[in-house]
Amino acid sequence: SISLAGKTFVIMGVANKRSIAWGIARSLDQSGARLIFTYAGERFEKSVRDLVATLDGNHELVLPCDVTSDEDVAKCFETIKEQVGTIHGLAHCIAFAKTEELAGDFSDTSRDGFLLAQNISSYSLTIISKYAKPLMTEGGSIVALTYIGGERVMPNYNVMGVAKASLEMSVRYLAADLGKHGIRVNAISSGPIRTLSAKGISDFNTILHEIEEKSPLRRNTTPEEVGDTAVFLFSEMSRGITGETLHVDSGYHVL
Ligand code: 0WD
Repeated sequence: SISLAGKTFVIMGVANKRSIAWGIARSLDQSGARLIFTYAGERFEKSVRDLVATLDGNHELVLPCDVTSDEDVAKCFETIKEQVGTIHGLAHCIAFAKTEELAGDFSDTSRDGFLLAQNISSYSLTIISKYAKPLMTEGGSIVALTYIGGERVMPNYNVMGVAKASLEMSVRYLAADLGKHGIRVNAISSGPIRTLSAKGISDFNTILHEIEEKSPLRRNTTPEEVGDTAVFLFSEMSRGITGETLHVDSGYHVL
């Protein structure tokens, strides 16, 4: 396995133990990395702190960061700078859309709902990269989570599919921009995983079942698989890769 001992990573988007961000946290913890966690709002603080306490490493920094607030993002990275200094990578595992827009006709999407999904699920990567960049003094690796619904039309994914397309293009523009500073930016396109966010998507069970029946590997993706891929993208093993969307989806995307 890959060692990331002596390196520090920021993990954004742990809501509970089912979160994909938590799969990434566990893999990074096993690699010996030092971790910093950010959570969306007060209601997540205790659950995130309780989870972090179950990890092997001693990861003390758990900070609020609502990505819809420029001030919150600035404050969060200021605190990280003061307390830790240099970071080596960041996992963006954040998305949101209104439940009513993850079903029915895409043409019914409201302006508010469209902008909200873009704001939290896509623009957030850009502002986070802006504030993370000065802390990546030894180079860095930024990883965002996406879904195949950003490449092709998937049932009910609707407004979130458009947000993921925008997120994936942001990954490419950020990669082009930050490469000169030794910072790589990539996306992991995960197969569907049953999480809190996934609860909002209608017919999620049907989607899981289809992957089991039709994907090349004939099984669903696990948070551990995404976590291990994130460790690869955070390590020197992937030093030649940037601007990429790597599918960790049992091969479903080839169909
Ligand atoms: O099938 C899936 N679950 C897939 C998820 C397949 C492919 C990709 N993804 C993506 C999601 O779109 C997201 O980008 O993975 C990422 C993580 O999602 P998750 O692990 O499925 O979901 P969850 O455990 O709910 O974590 C998402 C978290 C939020 O939880 P809530 O329940 O509050 O939505 O995103 C965070 C929050 O922790 N979040 C925010 N963080 C900061 N500021 C904000 C915000 N304003 N809003 C949501």
